[in-house]
Amino acid sequence: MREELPTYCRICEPLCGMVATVEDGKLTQLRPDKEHPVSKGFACPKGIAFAEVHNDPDRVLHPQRKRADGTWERVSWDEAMRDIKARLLKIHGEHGAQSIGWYYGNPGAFSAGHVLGVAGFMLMLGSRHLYTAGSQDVNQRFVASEMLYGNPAVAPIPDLHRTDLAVIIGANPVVSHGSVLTAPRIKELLHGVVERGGRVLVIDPRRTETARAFEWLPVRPDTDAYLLLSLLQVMFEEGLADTAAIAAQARGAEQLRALAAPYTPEATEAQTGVTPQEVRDLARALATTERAAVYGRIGTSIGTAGTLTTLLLDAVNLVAGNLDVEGGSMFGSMGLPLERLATKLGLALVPLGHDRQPRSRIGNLPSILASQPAAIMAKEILTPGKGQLRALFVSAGNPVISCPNGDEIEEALDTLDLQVAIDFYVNETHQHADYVLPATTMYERSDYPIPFQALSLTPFRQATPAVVAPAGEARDEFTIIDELASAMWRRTPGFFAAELARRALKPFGGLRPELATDALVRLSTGGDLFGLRRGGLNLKKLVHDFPHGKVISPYLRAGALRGIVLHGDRKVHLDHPTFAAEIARLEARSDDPAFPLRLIGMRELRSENSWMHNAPLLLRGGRRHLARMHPQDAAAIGAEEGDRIKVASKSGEIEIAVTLTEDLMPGVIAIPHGWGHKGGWQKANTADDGTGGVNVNLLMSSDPADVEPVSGMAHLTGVPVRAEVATSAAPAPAREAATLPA
Ligand SMILES: Nc1nc2c(c(=O)[nH]1)N[C@H]1C(S)=C(S)[C@@H](COP(=O)(O)OP(=O)(O)OC[C@H]3O[C@@H](n4cnc5c(=O)[nH]c(N)nc54)[C@H](O)[C@@H]3O)O[C@H]1N2
Ligand SMILES: Nc1nc2c(c(=O)[nH]1)N[C@H]1C(S)=C(S)[C@@H](COP(=O)(O)OP(=O)(O)OC[C@H]3O[C@@H](n4cnc5c(=O)[nH]c(N)nc54)[C@H](O)[C@@H]3O)O[C@H]1N2
Ligand code: SF4
Ligand SMILES: [Mo]
Repeated sequence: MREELPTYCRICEPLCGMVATVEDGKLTQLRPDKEHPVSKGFACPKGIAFAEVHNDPDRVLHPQRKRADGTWERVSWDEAMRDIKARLLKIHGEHGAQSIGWYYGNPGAFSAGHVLGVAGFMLMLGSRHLYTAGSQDVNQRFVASEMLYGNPAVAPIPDLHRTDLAVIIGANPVVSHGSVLTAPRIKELLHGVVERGGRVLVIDPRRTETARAFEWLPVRPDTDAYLLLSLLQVMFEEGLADTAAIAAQARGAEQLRALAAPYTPEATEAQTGVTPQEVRDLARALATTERAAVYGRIGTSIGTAGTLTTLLLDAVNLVAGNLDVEGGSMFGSMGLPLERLATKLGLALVPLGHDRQPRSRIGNLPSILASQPAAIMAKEILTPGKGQLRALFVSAGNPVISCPNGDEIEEALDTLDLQVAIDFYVNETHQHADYVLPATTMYERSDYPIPFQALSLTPFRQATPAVVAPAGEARDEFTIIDELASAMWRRTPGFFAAELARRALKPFGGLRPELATDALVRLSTGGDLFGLRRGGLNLKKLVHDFPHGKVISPYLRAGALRGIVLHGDRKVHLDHPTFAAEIARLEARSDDPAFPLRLIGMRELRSENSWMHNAPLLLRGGRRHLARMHPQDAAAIGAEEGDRIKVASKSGEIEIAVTLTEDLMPGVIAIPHGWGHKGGWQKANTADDGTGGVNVNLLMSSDPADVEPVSGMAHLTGVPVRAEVATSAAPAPAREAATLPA
């Protein structure tokens, strides 16, 4: 039997519509869904290649237990869970909740059951040791939003449908397909801006695929805060600031003006490499273009001052009169009844505020949305004392590759009393685990993308059933976590309450994530309000009547700001003390002449962080893991195309082949993350000439002093390094001959 089932892709944020071909119960093919009302037949190579991931011979289909000799053996679910639960209870009994931790990675956010399961488990456990990919990605955004709006859960997104000037800082949407922004077909949306007579300007140290398609303004890595301060300085100085918008929306513009005053474009040029004329032109364009939006992403998040940079991004939008207006930087919303009150109440009950959470044992760093900086996770494991981490669950994550100092993480993992992985691959982190529990892939579970509802440029709903039954003995994450939680029922009031709910709900299908997702669909805009709104949506109806998804509204609504700001005065706080404190810290930075280059990352179209390098379709053409250098910098160290270079930071050293390109600012070297494979992967481990590539995060620091202190973000871009030739690519005799004395 052959079926064609509409669903959606959950690898990255556009959530493109997909049609899965299922033959005799097997997923055999994925193709873009032409009937999807937003993605309209678009999918990228990763989305299509996911069929290979799903059917990968290296996929883990049965629980695996590590033998004493380091090899894996298949065990039954019963056997695995019995032992894991017993050890979990023992560790909890002997060392308490603070000895148990969880790292959950990026794909976790794309599974409703996974998000709810981990959040619930850790909340009920009461351990502070929750780690996520967020401290390598986006936690500074939550903190900045909490400071500006009193609400960590909101983020402005650029209204690409209607803007006439899109300024993209530190993002490469043509490759990444957009982030903290759900906008399928984003490349077309950007071309649409130009077709309307508008502009797209990309501010980035590299002439990226997006910059090539539009305009490029190079900026030195990790200096965006200076550039943004100068934009503010010019707007205030030249009377371009939108005083009406400021009066209506903000508090503290005068303080901000005073802070920005010294940062004239002339004063910041030495830092940023952007000329005063370019800064002034941009400030004027932002203030005078009716519909303009500044959007910043990962390049503005993982430097040394991510929170400040993010605060300034929103401040620039606001001061230019571009916040919360059509064609500007806008806010999505779930449209829940009493959303403001409910969020306030929620934040009071579960105090997620960065200053209301316990700080980390190591480094005294803040927790963001209840998660600690992953950069210090290894030290939390390795450092004895009260609250030492002894048992770790890792689900949908690969910290050995994605976090700073993977060597230290590997060393730490080997000292744990218990490490359990929930994944469908044995990745580099899971190689150290006691158990790997087989997870379903996205197409084997029902889903509803909770975190992206308010980040969608086109407010949109889609829920999917599982399109195929789990392969082997795979289980969805919620089921696994729920069983662990159930075993803990006597240990905390939270686990006890959950057990009561579990038992009460048993006749109705038990405790399932659908209870929450159905409620969300019903209560959000377009929902049936549990019967109060006739013809509205519920989860079942969404799945059955709108298998390709349903557009709620073609555009975002302007004027949402008052509904989402939780500060008592309903104003955006431009006078938050972090502005001044972080500007002072910026000024205290100094350069080490031993490391003259700046290392940045880059994403590639056919990679997804560390986990899609085992798919043959994505590795076609003998893909290699390469560093990029400007020919001028290469010449300075005598490096030529294809040479292996040694790149060293104060924290580590790697070797990688280099390719030369003028698409980089001189002084900058770019290396993609997500490589350095030595997992249970036949293809990934042997990609890049048999090496599996190299882990660039071995160059990143896990010293708490190098973690951004306001948000706990790891420092992953603009990292000072030096480079030298390790092995020349040129055939040795030829090179010798060329250098022989005449
Ligand atoms: N193909 C593909 N798509 C992906 C992913 C993937 O691995 N592959 N990953 C997904 C994930 S997890 C995320 S979070 C998103 C990220 O989405 P994006 O933020 O769009 O990701 P990047 O392509 O890394 O773009 C970051 C850009 O910042 C630039 N940059 C680095 N440092 C600086 C700086 O200091 N200042 C400025 N102005 N720019 C800087 C880099 O040169 C790069 O072009 O992508 C998602 N989509
Ligand atoms: N130098 C540098 N480092 C970076 C970044 C950078 O730009 N530069 N980017 C950072 C960013 S933005 C991110 S998001 C992180 C990502 O970091 P992580 O989230 O820690 O790692 P991933 O590489 O995404 O690994 C995801 C794992 O989840 C598994 N997986 C996939 N789907 C599922 C599923 O449905 N269920 C389960 N249980 N498992 C699944 C995969 O097999 C893989 O093993 O990397 C960060 N690291
Ligand atoms: S851009 Fe590609 S990987 Fe991302 S959701 Fe769409 S098809 Fe999936
Ligand atoms: Mo990410």
